Amino acid sequence: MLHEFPRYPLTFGPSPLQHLKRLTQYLGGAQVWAKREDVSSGLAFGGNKVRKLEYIVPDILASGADTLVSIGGYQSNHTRQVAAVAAHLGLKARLVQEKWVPWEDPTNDQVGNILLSRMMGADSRLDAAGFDIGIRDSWKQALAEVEAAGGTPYPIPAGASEHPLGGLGFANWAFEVAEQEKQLGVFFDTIVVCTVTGSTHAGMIAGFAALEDLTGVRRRVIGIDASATLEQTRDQVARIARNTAALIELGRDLRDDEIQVLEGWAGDLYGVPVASTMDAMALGAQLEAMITDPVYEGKSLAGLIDLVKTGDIGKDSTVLYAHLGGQPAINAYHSLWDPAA
Ligand code: 1AC
Repeated sequence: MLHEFPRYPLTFGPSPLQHLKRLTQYLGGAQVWAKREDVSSGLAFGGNKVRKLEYIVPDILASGADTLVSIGGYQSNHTRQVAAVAAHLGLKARLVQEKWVPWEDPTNDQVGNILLSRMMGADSRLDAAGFDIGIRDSWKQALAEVEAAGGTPYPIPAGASEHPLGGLGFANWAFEVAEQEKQLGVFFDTIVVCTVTGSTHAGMIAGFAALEDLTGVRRRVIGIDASATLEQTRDQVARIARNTAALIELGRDLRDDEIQVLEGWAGDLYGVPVASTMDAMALGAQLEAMITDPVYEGKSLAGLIDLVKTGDIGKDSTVLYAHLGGQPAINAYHSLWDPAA
């Protein structure tokens, strides 16, 4: 069923798999691999949203819209990828950038993701509202403004998560992983992914459930919460996973054990790193030259490392870490590595 949904190519193809041998050695097992969404596309440094947008673009083109309207924080990876896809398609982008993170670096609204969006011609406007993964009035207002100005807006909610097709990209990721496993002769019994607005993780849950029903083989898909609003993220992941499962005609309800969002690495606030984030980012960079960011991947990598260290993920496991491509934000966090600080 999944293959029947139209998909507009925006990626180079399957995202590469990388065996993180020095991190594996440091941990003493499990075997840790990464699937690199951060190098999967030529569109403005890529990232996980490009894969989701592959399933949304056919609907955008069919709608006759001329402006993509989306929302995120100042350093949103998602809005940067929407801006990239708009530029690629010759459309306009209107972006609402809310102050989701109380990060007072003076460059926070100027460098990294927001700089790239502006370079690509997006109309990116700041809004003082704080973090919330739900549907926002500021976004509805932007849609109305585009329409009032004579444009034809196409709505893409935060992270593309609440879009009806938002889970398909990562449902297909599961089947892509299975193909790569055959080619490489490995099997990933555990997947670790960062989760905030939910559709990356939810899509994986639906995709791996479909794969399990085909093959009879179970694996663990672990979402590491980076929202610091755990219940909202848990509810959103469960809802989107169930919607996506219905869309791809899974034909059964998802079990509770298939929907795991773990807490413990988000800290108190979305977007603000804690000690475990900093340690994980340093390990990724210094052992593997794998750059992660303080908002997403630093937190999910911290989760993976702790789960292996505590034995929750066994030494004999082969774990796949989903690198979702949050790195451009690090420019706004340069002070974390200021040698004089
Ligand atoms: C929160 C959706 C999210 C972003 O980049 O804006 N990942």
